[in-house]
Amino acid sequence: MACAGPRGREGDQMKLVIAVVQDQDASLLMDTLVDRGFRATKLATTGGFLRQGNTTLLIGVDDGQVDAVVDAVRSTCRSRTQLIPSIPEVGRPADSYVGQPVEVPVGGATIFVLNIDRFEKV
Ligand code: 2BA
Repeated sequence: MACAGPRGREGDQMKLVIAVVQDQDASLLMDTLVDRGFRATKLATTGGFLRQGNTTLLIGVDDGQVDAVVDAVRSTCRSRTQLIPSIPEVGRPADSYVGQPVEVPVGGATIFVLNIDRFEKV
């Protein structure tokens, strides 16, 4: 059975692609999306783990365009490592602790694809 919902060109169901990317990649990704005819909204966000700034893009598209958006993200966002201070083990005195920084991999991007129940421009 066909699912009900907003439909764009060619009757496709609309999707919202949410992409959390690193700040360094955001500008090129926005340029690439706009060059390829997509509309996007850029939000300044903060990662819960590193507590550092990142960028979240909201991209509303027809279902059939999701793969093209994911391709644009894949081709512009790269993986990097971030050094963070390690945390002393539980029970170990904090003042005698000389922690080695730990490398954390970040990105390329974290992508969510959601169904859009309703889409209106007023
Ligand atoms: P952060 O939460 O600051 O996470 C940065 C990186 O730290 C993550 O990279 C991951 O490699 C690592 N990390 C996160 N939580 C961890 C944990 N509990 N233990 C060990 N390492 C951990 P990415 O996975 O590439 O995520 C980059 C950013 O994407 C995240 O920044 C967050 O803002 C967002 N994100 C990732 N997964 C998400 C999810 N399931 N829901 C919402 N946002 C998410």
